[in-house]
Amino acid sequence: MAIATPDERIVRLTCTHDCPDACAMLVTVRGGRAVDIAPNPAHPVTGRHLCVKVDRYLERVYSPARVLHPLRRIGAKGEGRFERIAWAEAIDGIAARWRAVIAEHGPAAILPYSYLGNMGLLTAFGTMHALFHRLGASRLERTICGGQRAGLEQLVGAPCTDPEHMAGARLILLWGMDPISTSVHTWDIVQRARRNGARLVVIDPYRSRTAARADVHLRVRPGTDGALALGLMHVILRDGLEDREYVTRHTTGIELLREQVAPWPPQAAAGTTGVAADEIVSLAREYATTRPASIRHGVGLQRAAGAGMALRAIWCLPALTGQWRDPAGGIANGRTVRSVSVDRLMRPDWGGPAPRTLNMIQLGRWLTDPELTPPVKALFVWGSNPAVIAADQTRVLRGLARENLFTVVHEQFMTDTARHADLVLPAPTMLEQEDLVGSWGINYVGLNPRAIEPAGESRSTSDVARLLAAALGFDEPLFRLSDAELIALALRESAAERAGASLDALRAEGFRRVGPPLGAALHADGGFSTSSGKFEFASADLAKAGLGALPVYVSPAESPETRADLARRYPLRLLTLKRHHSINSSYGCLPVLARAEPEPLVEIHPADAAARGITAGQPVRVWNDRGVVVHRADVTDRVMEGSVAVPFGHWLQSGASANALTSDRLGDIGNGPTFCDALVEVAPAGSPRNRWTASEAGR
Ligand SMILES: Nc1nc2c(c(=O)[nH]1)N[C@H]1C(S)=C(S)[C@@H](COP(=O)(O)OP(=O)(O)OC[C@H]3O[C@@H](n4cnc5c(=O)[nH]c(N)nc54)[C@H](O)[C@@H]3O)O[C@H]1N2
Ligand SMILES: Nc1nc2c(c(=O)[nH]1)N[C@H]1C(S)=C(S)[C@@H](COP(=O)(O)OP(=O)(O)OC[C@H]3O[C@@H](n4cnc5c(=O)[nH]c(N)nc54)[C@H](O)[C@@H]3O)O[C@H]1N2
Ligand code: SF4
Ligand SMILES: [Mo]
Repeated sequence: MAIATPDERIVRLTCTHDCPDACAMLVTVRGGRAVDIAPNPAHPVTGRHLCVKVDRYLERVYSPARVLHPLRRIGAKGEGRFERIAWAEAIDGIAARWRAVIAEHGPAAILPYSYLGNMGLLTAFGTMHALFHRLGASRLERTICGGQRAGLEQLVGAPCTDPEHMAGARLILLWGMDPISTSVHTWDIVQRARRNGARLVVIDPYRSRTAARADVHLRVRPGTDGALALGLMHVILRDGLEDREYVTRHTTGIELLREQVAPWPPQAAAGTTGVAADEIVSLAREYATTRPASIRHGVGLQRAAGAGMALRAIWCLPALTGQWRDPAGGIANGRTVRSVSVDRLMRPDWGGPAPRTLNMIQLGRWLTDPELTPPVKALFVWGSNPAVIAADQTRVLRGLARENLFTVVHEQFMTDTARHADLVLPAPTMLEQEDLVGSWGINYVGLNPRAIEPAGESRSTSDVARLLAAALGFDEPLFRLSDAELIALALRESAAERAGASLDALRAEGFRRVGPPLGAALHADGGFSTSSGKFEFASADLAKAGLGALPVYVSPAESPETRADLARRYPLRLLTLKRHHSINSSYGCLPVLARAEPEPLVEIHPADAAARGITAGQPVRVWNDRGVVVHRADVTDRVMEGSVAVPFGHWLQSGASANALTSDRLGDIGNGPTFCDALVEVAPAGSPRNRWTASEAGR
């Protein structure tokens, strides 16, 4: 912390948003008030800029919309009428209600619900989890983001190279990722490579900001990436472009793989994916013959029923072509969130065997299923906005509206979820709380001191955990540790500390790199974390898990090819896309999003619009058996013919949103979501032919 003037300080922070970039920032605090937020140019990935959201983060900190005091509901659920109460009353009220729920239904009737609104250790991976484990509450399966990847990683390990290495690649494949919007510092790295002559291929059904700037944009039908990867391998093997030496020395199962890709000649892959056969052939040749070639796949790729197997097929590509020989080749990804000992804070071992585990994607189901025993009677939400972000919004809202559900929401803002709460507890922003911050995209950790005092009466997640533990009579010493002690506990002898991220180093420098040394080609000589240590095209571990040894194409659950019956009523494929000016729903009430996108718009292809008599700007309804969304139409060929894009991240004040249309079906591996695997129909709003009714929806 450098002292600038007597009443001015510059505080080093790391951004806690759920973004792979984990930027290092310099916050200027004058007279106790944050007056400027800027990038920390000492950070090699952050460099000279933050992003369109966090440039305006002080609007968030000082927003008049902040929740500043504990609030108790006085209106109907969702109506948004609350009265101010004291913290002590709120905490005693929660403890009393939970005791009553436990007495009647047992602790499994309590469900914690959290995600990564703040990725800091103490907020996302802290003692609040220990509290629920100690209680014996139901556990939440948190696979809503990259669940497929995490599931696959558990089975076969996740080979990856540092994303900073991508700067040295000659060819980059961004596969289902839109970094100009979602990870702008990854885009910086891509740009560095391109200045040195690299070519960029983007594989995406939608002409995203990133796809629009690519050398080649391959428009794959949503959820068919697995077929594309199998088609690429078919061409590589057919044309003898594999790296025979690498394959022989560092992989197993090549002959089985050869058989597996035999049914995927370019014509077949083209038929399934919608990508032209000649484009498949040229990408296969370019990928196999350009060294080094880097693949970075996004979370956008993991939105369909077969996404786990699609990843599995994609992960075979660099092993087949020996791209791992070079540090810049292979698959780029970084991750440090678990480089500290989070389990010492979360204590998954407490409370005996997990009573039951409920998946967060399916919250609507768990809140409304009359058969669920015990029912969910108490919900505690922090760092998440399930009314907007969970699948099957119609059911989520029906569940949150239940009068016999006791809901507590710890939040910065009166989100759609908070409006449904019985009690709302005020939460600080990242400037107002001490924390240790990892990343899921790059290999750095940062230490955040408290830059300014918490707004109003807001209290951090670990503080709330301490208060609740005391009210419930839990006397474990863990609940008496201060934030600084908790951070020290998680760091002690952890991988991060061994890599140089000691408390002293973090205090002095703000952040530390904790990954393997830059410049190392980690898999040049194999060294994969599989049972054999080789890359296994055929994996016994996957076969044992019932998934089959080899990569296989798993089609979308809802597509005209797989569900002809459904497609007769709902012929269009749905994409639900993140906003450039928000992070998930976190900017739903802030001017950053409202200025850029005053209202959500449905994007529909000109041919599909014409066929339905839809003109630009006209209100349209988008619907399927699960729900209906009414927004105005943006007629554009950014979407492929046959698909529509509904924006994800706006709040309900604009009406039901993207997740009213999504299914809570889980994907093939790792129980990930299927947010872009749904069929819908679109019509001018109010057109009698297509008026959606509850009975039509079977509800
Ligand atoms: N501005 C902004 N930044 C964010 C976020 C945000 O909401 N807004 N959210 C943060 C979070 S939580 C995450 S997980 C990351 C995600 O960031 P990314 O990894 O970039 O993922 P998405 O933005 O979800 O999707 C990227 C692209 O995938 C495409 N896509 C959808 N379905 C398919 C498919 O089946 N196949 C292929 N090949 N492509 C497909 C979409 O059209 C989209 O253009 O971004 C983080 N950063
Ligand atoms: N249809 C569709 N659905 C999706 C996606 C999609 O692409 N399409 N993306 C999915 C993905 S990848 C993700 S990661 C999830 C994201 O789901 P969430 O993690 O729920 O994301 P947000 O909507 O950003 O909500 C986070 C909330 O945390 C609050 N918050 C921030 N900091 C703090 C803090 O320190 N303490 C507390 N108590 N609260 C805090 C914010 O104000 C915000 O309201 O959504 C998923 N849902
Ligand atoms: S949201 Fe992402 S890009 Fe923006 S400042 Fe935070 S980490 Fe950096
Ligand atoms: Mo995410």
